[in-house]
Amino acid sequence: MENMVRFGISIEEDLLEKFGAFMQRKGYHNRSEAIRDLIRDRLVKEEWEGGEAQAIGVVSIIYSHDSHELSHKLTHAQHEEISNIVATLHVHVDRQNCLEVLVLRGRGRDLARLGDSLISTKGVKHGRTSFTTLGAIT
Ligand code: NI
Repeated sequence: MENMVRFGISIEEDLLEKFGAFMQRKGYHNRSEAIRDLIRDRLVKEEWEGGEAQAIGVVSIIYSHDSHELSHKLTHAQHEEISNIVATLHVHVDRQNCLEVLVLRGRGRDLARLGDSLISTKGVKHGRTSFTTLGAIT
């Protein structure tokens, strides 16, 4: 381990209890590891918001395949943004719903914009973008 530093934190008792329950749900065995992961996660998000760093992200969207116009729009958008899209996966979830998962790579700012534009396309039932980093944070 590199240069670990110990420091104390003052925290409200009920907030600490909630944090303990969170740790249990997530399978953490010690507070330090849980707190380190939270800090890293926040810093990665910050890096994305900053926008210039190279980043990797995953966008997942659920939509009804009945909407041919939407399928066409989503495919068109992906062809337009091909330089930022590494891979896509299409899953026919049930008779009506499709799940599309896109792996993105590029400048954080561009990927966030691409994710937002796909998720906000009319007819998308639910979508989520998750971020990670190629930087030195983790
Ligand atoms: Ni499908």
